[in-house]
Order: sequence, then structure tokens, then C-alpha cells
Amino acid sequence: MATNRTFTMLKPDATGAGNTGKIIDRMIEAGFTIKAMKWTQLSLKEAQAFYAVHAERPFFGELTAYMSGGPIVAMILEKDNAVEDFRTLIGSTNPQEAAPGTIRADFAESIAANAVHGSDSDENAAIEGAFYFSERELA
Ligand code: IDP
Ligand code: MG
Repeated sequence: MATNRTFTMLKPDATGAGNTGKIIDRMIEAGFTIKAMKWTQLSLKEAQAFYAVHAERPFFGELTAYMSGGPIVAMILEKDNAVEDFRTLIGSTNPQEAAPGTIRADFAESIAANAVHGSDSDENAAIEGAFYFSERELA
């Protein structure tokens, strides 16, 4: 059910530092089930499309250059209350403000290179998942 799913990306700092497996382990230990997973890299245009909601923000150029600069791992995760519970698991956007034990507190490098993405609503989880995965992969 869509309401029990969220979408995440491991960002280029996480894949580049060799933290992919450790971060995925955190997600599984927290009770999330992987429904789809893809190792890929975004072009700048694709990063701009994915983050279009932030187009007017001052950090848009930095964010999209960063997100297209290395490999990412896109994943659809399932769990009760997935969107909210996943945001709690990853912690605040700025790792200096992220609660101890959260993924961003333990793995993020900076506010831009903050290890993981997590959808902020059920609606955006569905949109973001469909950006990466075909209907068959989403089944
Ligand atoms: P979120 O990822 O915690 O939902 P958003 O506000 O949606 O945070 O921002 C999207 C992404 O943009 C962040 O995860 C981070 O990578 C980047 N970002 C947010 N604020 C800043 C900033 O002030 N400077 C640079 N990058 C930022
Ligand atoms: Mg966000």
C-alpha cells in the first residue's frame, strides 16, 4: 500500500565513503523492507528535475551539482508509518542538528552532503519512487 512506503536515496558522499552497506543495514534493522533498489548516477538535468521543488532555493545549484557528481542508490522502502518513521531514522537535514544515533548524525559530511534523502510525504514518496522505477519494479 502506497501509504506504507517511502523513497530514499543514498547520496554520493555515502556511496563514495563506502557506507552503502552500513546505511542499508540501519534501515533493515529499523524494520524497513526493501521493495526496489537501484545503483545509478543522475545527470545534472535529472538532478534538477528530481529537486525541481527546490528550484528557487539558494542552494539549488550546489545541491544538483553535488547530487549528479557521483553514484546514488535509489530505494523504495516499506513499513508501517514509513514516511514519518524514516525521517526520524535519518535525522535533521543539518547533521550538526541531527539527533545522536540517526543516520545523518553518524554518516553525513555536511548539510548538502547529508548521506541520505527521505521523502517528506506519502504523495512525494510515490512521485519520487516513480521517478526511478518502472511500474513493474514498483509492484
Ligand atoms: P531534507 O532532505 O531533510 O528533506 P530539504 O530541505 O528538502 O531537506 O533539502 C533537500 C536537500 O538539499 C537536503 O537534504 C540537502 O542535501 C540540501 N540542502 C538543504 N539545505 C541546504 C543548505 O542550506 N545548503 C546546502 N544544501 C542544502
Ligand atoms: Mg526534503
